[in-house]
Amino acid sequence: MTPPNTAPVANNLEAFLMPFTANRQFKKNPRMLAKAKGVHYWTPEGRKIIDGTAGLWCVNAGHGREEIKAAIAKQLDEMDYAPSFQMGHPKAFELAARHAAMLPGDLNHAFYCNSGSEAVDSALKIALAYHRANGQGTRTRFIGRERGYHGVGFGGISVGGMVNNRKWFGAQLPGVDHLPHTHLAKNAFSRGEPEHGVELADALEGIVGLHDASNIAAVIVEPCAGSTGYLPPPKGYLKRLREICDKHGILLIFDEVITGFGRLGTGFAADKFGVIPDLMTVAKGISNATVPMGGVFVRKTIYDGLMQGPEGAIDLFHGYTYSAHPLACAAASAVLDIYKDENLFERAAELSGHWEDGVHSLKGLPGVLDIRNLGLAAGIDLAATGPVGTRGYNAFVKAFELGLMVRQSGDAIAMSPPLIIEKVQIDEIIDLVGQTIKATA
Ligand code: PXG
Repeated sequence: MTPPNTAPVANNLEAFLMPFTANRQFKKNPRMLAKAKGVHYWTPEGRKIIDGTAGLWCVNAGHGREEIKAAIAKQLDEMDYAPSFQMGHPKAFELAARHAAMLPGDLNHAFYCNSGSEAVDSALKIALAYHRANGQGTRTRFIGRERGYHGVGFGGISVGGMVNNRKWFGAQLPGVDHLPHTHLAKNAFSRGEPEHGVELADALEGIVGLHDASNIAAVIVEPCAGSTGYLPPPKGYLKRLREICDKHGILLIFDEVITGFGRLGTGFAADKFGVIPDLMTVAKGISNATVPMGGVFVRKTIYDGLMQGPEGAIDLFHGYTYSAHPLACAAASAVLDIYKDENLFERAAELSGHWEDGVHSLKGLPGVLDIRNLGLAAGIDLAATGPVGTRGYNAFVKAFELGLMVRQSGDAIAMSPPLIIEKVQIDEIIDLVGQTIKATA
């Protein structure tokens, strides 16, 4: 029998079911990327695009980093793959110790997976397993937040709060409630953390009153909501959530898939806000997006709490074939060196003032309803020009035509450039966003 012909065919876009994409629209008029270096992408035709979004909020140290490439190549040479179930490889342990050393407070143990979605589902499961191991097996309910994004696993969409990501997929996790979102009109054009909204955290008391704390496992929030158009937390909000969780023995999970690894000018949002969660989910910047990787960082109390059975018993019945994949560990370790050697978190903090002034200079352009920023990221709400999402999509396409990559969420656009960005490149991004807004009003 002759083998089927699977040779590559140029320009046949049909077979790939693209994620979160209008497939037919895209395939008629594709936006392709062929090359990336530093803070730029290039299209196959050679058009240069400035990366205003660090890929998808993930290429924090910029594209094409030779040090990461070398570390991955070396690892591939030495050992391509090793299982992590009942055996291990040195780089996994080394990486966990390095992460533990850079994390705030007693967040000092790491579980690894391959994406933010897996990190979220893993964190929810670790919370359940922890409670059960500690004689509190009735604590099974989760509390998320409206407008939250926690990836696309069934756990993640259940606690998430973005309607399109939920409504198509029928029954989700039972026993989930949502806190109200924190996007208040009276906070429009806030610089950094908005003034109003700390009291929105008190809704947690209401949910506890309804179900009783003895039935609630954990609260999960993004410290700064990303995908919904970038919503920094109101002043004091995360501290208030922490206090209420402490009062009721509820675990607090920060989903730091976007905020982790420097986006806010600190290692983690937990550092920025001085609030230590019990569990933290990460991905994206952990490996600078070179090899897929995610993780759950947990406090010592959570780790110790899982070690309750006999010494020979498995502590956590959860894991992935690729948990702590050697290539991901090698990449993540090289990324940590870059973050440290180039002081990229401090650099993000230093640049954030220039960034803030830049994005807020767009106030007053046609249809700009709100501008928000924190660290090296920002969200801009644009007035609708048609059905919801039309203006946002038009802005995204226009920006790409002008040579800039932005993200779109409904009629909002979000930006989060690589942390290696230069001031003049920030100015260029702001100029291009301004042109985009005017052209799509
Ligand atoms: N949690 C948060 C807070 C995220 O932002 C995930 C979990 C899921 O990660 P994975 O690796 O499974 O995709 C994310 C992902 C956007 C955008 O345009 C944001 C994400 C992914 C794709 C697009 O805002 N965030």
